[in-house]
Amino acid sequence: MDPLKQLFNEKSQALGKEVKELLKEHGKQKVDEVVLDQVYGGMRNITCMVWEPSLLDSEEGIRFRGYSIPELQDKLPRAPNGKEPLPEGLFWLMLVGEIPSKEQVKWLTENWVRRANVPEHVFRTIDTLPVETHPMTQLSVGVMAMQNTSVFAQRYASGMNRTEYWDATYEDTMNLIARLPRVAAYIYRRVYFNGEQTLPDISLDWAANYAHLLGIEDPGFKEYMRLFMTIHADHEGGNASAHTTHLVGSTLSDPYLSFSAAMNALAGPLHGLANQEVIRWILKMVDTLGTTKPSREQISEYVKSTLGSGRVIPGYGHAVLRKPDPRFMAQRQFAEDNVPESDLVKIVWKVFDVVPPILSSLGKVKNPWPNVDAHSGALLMHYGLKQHNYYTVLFAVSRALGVLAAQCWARAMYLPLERPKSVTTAWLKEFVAREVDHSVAED
Ligand code: CMX
Repeated sequence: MDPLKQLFNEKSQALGKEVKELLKEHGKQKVDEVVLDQVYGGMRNITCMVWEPSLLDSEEGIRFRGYSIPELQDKLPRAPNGKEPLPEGLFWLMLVGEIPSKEQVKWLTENWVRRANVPEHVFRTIDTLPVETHPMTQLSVGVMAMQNTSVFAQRYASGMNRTEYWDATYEDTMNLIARLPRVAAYIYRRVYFNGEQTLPDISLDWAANYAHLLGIEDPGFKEYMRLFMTIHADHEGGNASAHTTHLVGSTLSDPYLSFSAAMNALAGPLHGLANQEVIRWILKMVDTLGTTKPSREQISEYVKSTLGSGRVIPGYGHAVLRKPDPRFMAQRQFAEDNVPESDLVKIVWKVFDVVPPILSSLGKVKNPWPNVDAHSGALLMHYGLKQHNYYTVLFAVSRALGVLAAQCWARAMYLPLERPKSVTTAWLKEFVAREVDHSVAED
């Protein structure tokens, strides 16, 4: 058994025992209450699922196994001469809860290199799609095309014992993460470079090799990809892509089916597609205002016109966060250190000054601050990745790290089929009427 799998087995067996005890002693302990607003309001803030890799605090932002993004930047192994964490290290941390050593991360990079071969039929399947098909759709199809290689599906079909589910899921997780940069880069080169592909460089780490496969060799871009792949990897379990992975996986669909479904959720404009929408919105603003150096007053007018036409300001707001997203702040810091002179980056910073007070003045927006998607486009443009339709694919490749680590845990913990209760409005009206009658009678 490989060292990471061995460690995961030990950790998950131990936690499994603890959870059994916890449930035996406190299984009926109330952890939350639900009000009518939440039933109609997208189930915000209802504590009702377990997700080991990360936890989101509305004020503080994301913590991966207890570590904030600045702490990860300090503690996780980096590439030689690099400043940003290697995403391999984050995956290790999310999976087993320990900061890995440099050697362990090196082992993981090499292991993924060995698993990275993508069956030829996957590329041919993608090739059947019209080239103008959105890259996220192509990615989802590409992941589905790999499903015939699922270790979980094959072993399940041969009668696998449930005690081995976690093992087969681990194998699929490692294979899928290893292959994703190749599939994702294939789509990029197919759509925007007439299908001229770049060969992998097996001497590079996972994120840098992805940058290389895209065809962008700037060392600054490789560093940004390491940061990008780290900060987009996970955001606890309730967001749409994570929750989709969990929901679909809870039927014992394998990681390929679950992750492909999650990509269809990430492709929505209120979720991962927002990074594409942000840069489009900024470029439209530059075009409309006729300047690459708009003033705060000009940006303010543009924001108001967007709102006035019944659209959201992309990259702003969040279902859970109530402060500027630390993933935005990490990218802002990266931009300050590396590309402070970019006009687009400067616009992103001015938008950050202008938008929050305007959104707050509407009186309904719960979080007026920027989220992760508000900054990435300006940095990607700087490094020459100018094909906006592709931006969400980068998010997708990163998101695999968190949601698939979580699926390994779901299998190890035997988390059951997810099946919440739904009711009709008629049912709720009767329920409310009964409750009101009851409280009047008590008074
Ligand atoms: N611009 C304009 N209006 C906004 C807004 C924004 N950026 N963010 C929220 N609002 C509005 C909502 O549309 C809602 O209006 P109605 O009551 O008229 O329907 C109201 O404010 C209350 O919404 P909320 O409770 O503050 O926010 P939600 O939890 O419902 O939605 C989110 C969260 C992210 C969908 C929303 O803020 C949004 O649409 N933002 C823009 C899209 C975006 O950046 N998405 C990316 C999120 C991060 C990610 O997943 O990648």
